[in-house]
Amino acid sequence: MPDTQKTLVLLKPDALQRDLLGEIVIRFERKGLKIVGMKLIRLTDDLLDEHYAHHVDKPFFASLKKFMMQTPVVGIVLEGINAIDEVRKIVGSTNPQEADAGTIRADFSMHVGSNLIHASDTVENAQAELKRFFSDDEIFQYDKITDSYVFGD
Ligand code: IDP
Ligand code: MG
Repeated sequence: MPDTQKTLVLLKPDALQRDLLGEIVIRFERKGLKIVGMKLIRLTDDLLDEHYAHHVDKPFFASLKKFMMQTPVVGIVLEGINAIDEVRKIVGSTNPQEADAGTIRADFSMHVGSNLIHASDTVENAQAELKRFFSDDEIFQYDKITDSYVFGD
């Protein structure tokens, strides 16, 4: 298997409320990304302060945090070739109005405040976010019979 990356995805409360969890997960499965971690997470104020630290001074910060605590979120760890960029490509631009058709955010959402999904955007952030939301024993390594078809020999 060639070098792979792991990346962190969160399915936000709007995805859960709108029954879009399956629609979203199937897109990653069909790409060939391997689900190596998955669980419900109840986000806290402290976790969100850390996770969205880059938005702390924005006017929408408080409402963003409130939104993210409305229900549990689904945390997913995906593994694949160039997974961080590939997942961002499938997710689409932050503002669904600017996202390309065919991406999750363009196809299923309309407003930047409820854009369904979070995905790590850099190697550094992926490392920090995996650690923030998953312990080592919640991230799995396993073979699939399709590995050579998906990842090459
Ligand atoms: P990303 O989720 O595509 O990585 P970031 O810039 O990291 O985008 O923003 C994190 C989240 O903050 C977005 O997904 C969105 O939910 C929220 N957000 C960003 N900009 C706005 C805004 O202008 N209004 C409301 N919410 C916003
Ligand atoms: Mg971001």
